[in-house]
Amino acid sequence: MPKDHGVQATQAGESVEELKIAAITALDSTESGEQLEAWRVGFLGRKGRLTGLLRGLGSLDIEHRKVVGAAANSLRGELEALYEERSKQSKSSQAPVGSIDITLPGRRPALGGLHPSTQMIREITQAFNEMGFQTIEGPEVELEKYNFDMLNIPANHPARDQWDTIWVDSDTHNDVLLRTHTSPMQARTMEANDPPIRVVVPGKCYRYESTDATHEWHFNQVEGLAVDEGITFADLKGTLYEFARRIFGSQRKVRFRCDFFPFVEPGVDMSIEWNGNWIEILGAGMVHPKVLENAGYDSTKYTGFAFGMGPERISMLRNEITDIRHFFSNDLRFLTQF
Ligand code: YSA
Repeated sequence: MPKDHGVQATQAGESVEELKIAAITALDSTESGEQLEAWRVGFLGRKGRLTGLLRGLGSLDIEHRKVVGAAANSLRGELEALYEERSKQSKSSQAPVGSIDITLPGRRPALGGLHPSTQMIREITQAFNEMGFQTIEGPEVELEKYNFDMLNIPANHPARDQWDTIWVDSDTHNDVLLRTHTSPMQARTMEANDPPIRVVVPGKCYRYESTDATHEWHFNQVEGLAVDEGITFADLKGTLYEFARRIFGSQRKVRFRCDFFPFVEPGVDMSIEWNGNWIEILGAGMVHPKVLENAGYDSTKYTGFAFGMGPERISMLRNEITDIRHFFSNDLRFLTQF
């Protein structure tokens, strides 16, 4: 006698276990209501295979009949439950597999947008473009020569401390850094061009400094440079007043104060009045004669002014943003407000 009564063959030659495997395999491959009905008739119907197996029980001896009969009845319950479940699924998914409902209304795809820093940079550069300045860009990985030396900040000059520098490790060079401001583009532009020059230079800067609500270790600046014969401090003030008017409106008060930068003489910073306070937005000044001469210009013939501002700080004022770190934290709840 076989050890496993559940797989014992009936007279018809099919065991309960074989029938179970055949039924489940066939059920899995049904794809329509018609095929499911054919399966029901073929396995559970009056002339179906399970009924045939039960009919064959009479030919077994009493002991085997009890065991195989119990297994066959249990299989019937199992197959009926599977049939019910499959039948429900087939009713709830009446649409043929792979079909598209062309009557559904269209949905607008999610659109991206410009980063708030980019928006501000474009607004600033456009204001200067309309005043005759051309937009150019320069390298973020810069040489010490352009970031400091040509700007009248020699090695060991204490003014270098003002720009905490991130140096780039290199086996062959010890003079490569991430630019700490966009001012090196003053030197590069003058080196490559003759006056007259009117450029604005937006771009990323990096400083080895701790962050707080108004300081990031990476941020943007927009540099400006104008060099020609006869340029005066009045041109600097007039240009920056006009810029402030375009960005902040004609009612906003503007203040210039003396400031020191080694590459200008005289140097100033410009603040705007905001909720009763003066907020500094840029540094500026008349290009230092040494900087003109470092670039090969005749400083007795040419004069110029330059400035450098932080677009994130300006956007903070305009949009009442209280922490500069939001700009680069990539939180869509912040970014999608612009
Ligand atoms: C001055 C005179 C010139 O003739 C030309 C340019 C300049 C500006 C000079 N190169 C400079 O970098 N000055 S600064 O250190 O005071 O930075 C200028 C502006 O950049 C600041 O007013 C501020 O708006 C922004 N900034 C500076 N450090 C920042 C920053 N923004 C965010 N995070 C920081 N850590």
